[in-house]
Amino acid sequence: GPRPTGKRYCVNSASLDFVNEEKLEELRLHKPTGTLHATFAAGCFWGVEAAFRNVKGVRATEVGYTGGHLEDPTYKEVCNDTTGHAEAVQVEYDPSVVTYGELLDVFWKIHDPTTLNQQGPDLGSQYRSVIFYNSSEQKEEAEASIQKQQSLTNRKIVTELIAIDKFYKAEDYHQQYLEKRGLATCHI
Ligand code: MHO
Repeated sequence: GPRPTGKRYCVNSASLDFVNEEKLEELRLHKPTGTLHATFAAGCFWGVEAAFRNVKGVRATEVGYTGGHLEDPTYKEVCNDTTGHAEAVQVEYDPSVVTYGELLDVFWKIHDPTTLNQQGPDLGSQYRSVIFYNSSEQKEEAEASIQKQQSLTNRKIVTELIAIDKFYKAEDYHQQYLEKRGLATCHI
């Protein structure tokens, strides 16, 4: 078998697709077509990221800070509650597999949108509930979704709806934090 494992596999040629060298290079240079982004803040980004990574059609995720004013903030600075940033997750998804509406369903399911600047034990504006829209379509759909959620509860939904601005990727150790530790979630 080929290096480095030396293992041999039996492959059904009917499952293979021939791609010539030129085309292969093209595929390497381009991201898959039809990739969209969705951005959510719903408390500690460790658990929010873990939840979205479990969704079929989600191609990649990144945790970071957005919605504030300080350029390129550190986690420590965000924890001072003075940068205005929220802990957020940027979700890269394939809209032919998962819809924005389905991602919104996940968003509502994993947090309490009625607690202002708080999720469970985590306090501060970095833990606020926000839908950062990436397009006017997302804005419209999120607006309707917020209204629907409000119709289901007597408590006030405090989720903000804001246009996505600069998203600052968080420190490496925060990326896939729970996954790296064999934990599934820190959300209830
Ligand atoms: N409750 C967690 C929150 C971490 S998070 C990345 C802690 O205090 O460590 O905000």
